[in-house]
Amino acid sequence: MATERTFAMLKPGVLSRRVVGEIISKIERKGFKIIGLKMISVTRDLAERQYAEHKGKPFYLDLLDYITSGPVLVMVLEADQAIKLFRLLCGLTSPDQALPGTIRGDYALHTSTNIVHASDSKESAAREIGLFFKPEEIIDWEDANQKWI
Ligand code: FUP
Repeated sequence: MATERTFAMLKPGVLSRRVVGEIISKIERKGFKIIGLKMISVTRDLAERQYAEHKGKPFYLDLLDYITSGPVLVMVLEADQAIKLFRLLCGLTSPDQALPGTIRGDYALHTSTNIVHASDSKESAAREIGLFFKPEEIIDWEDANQKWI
């Protein structure tokens, strides 16, 4: 199975609701290897680049307002099938379709504040990792327990 990297963002609601530890625990418990992690404020320009595909859609401006409304945690996660598996852990975009047990299913009521972002393809993952991380901010550490994960 191919080892992949994916990009994750814990959106402003995670910090304001004091659930950083809970969300990161779910990510770690699943077995993702965290190889990049930092807290940042997303500038308007960066938000526009992240969500360029949604420009012009009815929710676009509210999305930019939300994502720039407070600090976020951005992460690079590594695992076999990381992109698909992290999206499964996050749950569907709309919290009324995200199953209980998923991050969005357990922590969000509304699509506009669905608490977490997950890359949706290899191309998006590479683009988003490149937007948010410098190469030296990603640590390719050796995991002695890898075979048990
Ligand atoms: P996802 O890949 O699951 O994050 O979904 P999208 O790329 O379709 O949407 C990106 C973000 O736009 C969502 F996380 C929340 C916001 N959004 C809305 O606010 N309303 C919508 O109808 C769709 C998306």
